[in-house]
Amino acid sequence: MVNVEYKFPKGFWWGAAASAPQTEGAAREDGKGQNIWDFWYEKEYNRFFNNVGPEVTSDFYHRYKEDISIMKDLNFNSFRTSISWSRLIPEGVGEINPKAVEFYNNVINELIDKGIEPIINLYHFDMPLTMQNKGGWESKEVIEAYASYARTCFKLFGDRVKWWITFNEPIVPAEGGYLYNFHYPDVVDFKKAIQVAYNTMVAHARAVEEFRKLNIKQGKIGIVLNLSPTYPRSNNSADLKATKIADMLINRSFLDPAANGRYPEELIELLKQYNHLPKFTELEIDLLKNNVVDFLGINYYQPRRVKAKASMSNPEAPFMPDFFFDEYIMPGRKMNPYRGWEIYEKGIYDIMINIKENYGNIPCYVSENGMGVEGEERYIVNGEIQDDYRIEFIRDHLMWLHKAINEGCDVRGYHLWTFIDNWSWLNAYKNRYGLVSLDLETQKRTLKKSAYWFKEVAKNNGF
Ligand code: BGP
Repeated sequence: MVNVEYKFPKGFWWGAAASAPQTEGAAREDGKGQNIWDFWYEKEYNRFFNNVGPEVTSDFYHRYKEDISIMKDLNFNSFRTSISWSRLIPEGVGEINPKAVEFYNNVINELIDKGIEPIINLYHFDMPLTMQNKGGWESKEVIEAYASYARTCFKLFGDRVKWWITFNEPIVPAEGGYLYNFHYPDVVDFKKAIQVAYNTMVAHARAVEEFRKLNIKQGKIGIVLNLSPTYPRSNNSADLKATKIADMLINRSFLDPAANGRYPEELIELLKQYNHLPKFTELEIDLLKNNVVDFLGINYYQPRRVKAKASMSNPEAPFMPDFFFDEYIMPGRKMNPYRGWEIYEKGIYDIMINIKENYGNIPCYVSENGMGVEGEERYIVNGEIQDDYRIEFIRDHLMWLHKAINEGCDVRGYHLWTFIDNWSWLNAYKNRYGLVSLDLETQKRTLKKSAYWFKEVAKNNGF
């Protein structure tokens, strides 16, 4: 008998998350339309680490069987990936690509066949180019195109997929594409960022509405949010105020409408005061109210630490969220230096307690958590990457998660980012996150030490 000190609830999900654009490759094959990443890479390949683009990746498009069989070996009971909108409907609206239907059917069937619950996400940062050319999330027409794409997916795959996700981290394309230059269309415009963020939530609610109209038996629909618990530098009232605003702008702006069906009043007031309220209609407000999620996926990587602004912002510079707060660099914080993110394991517990206390203890699971490390080949011993740091990272987060569950939080699973080293947007293959390492040249898969550890944890439902 293995001694399990941290036992997780029965049926707990063990597995990993991934996304179509980061794993499929085959970007130009079998009729796939271009998405913004294919296009941006074509236009400015130099923006991508070592000039590696989304074309090849770990080739899940051709190697899904091999990968799913490794997942099975690792005792995964669940796996999240996404459907590529531009693969399924190359023009964004209209004709469906039969090759894509075949591919996603194969993946879903293979997962189910291996006893792995598929959790299918509809949007992981990958706007079809045709839709971006119509304005992307700035455009109401694109919202409707997305709703129709979502409906198509529910109809095609809803007989087997029970768990659906509308969006992965909807704040990221708004921030990356409209504030901080790490997603296409690479503009800096706060007003647009706010409109895009809001429109994405409307699109989300439209997908939930479409899903419920179809009345799919046993199906559940949720959203994946990246939540960063926000901590003040001190109890000074200016630090507390700055923290509250940061939390509202960055976490509650998505969490509140998704789980509670409405935006925080104070956020609306704040945006009004600065003349940055997005355009909205009463119909949309009702739509949000009537379409809250069944469950939440929570991605947790890092906390946010905040202090009151030390100096006024340049009034002529573009308006940014940090008009209201400064980042606080806490002395002695633990860092993942490769990604530049703080590691704070207790954050996962604080998030869950917040969900329990302020969001009706809505069912949730950890949909991403993980550690990207550069140059992992230096840890190879006898052909295997000795990633003890990853084991420690996962274990320490799981200990806090366990405590949250013990205190009554309704947490249903833990998914690592990610199964196999994958293509990370502008960072390409710089930081490696996988349980399985990938040799990009040969496509050879090799288990890391953490994979063997994770396999045991999944088997014993704890450690
Ligand atoms: C999340 C995304 C993933 C993944 C991960 C790691 O924000 O959902 O797509 O990439 O972060 O981050 P990165 O790839 O930027 O290192």
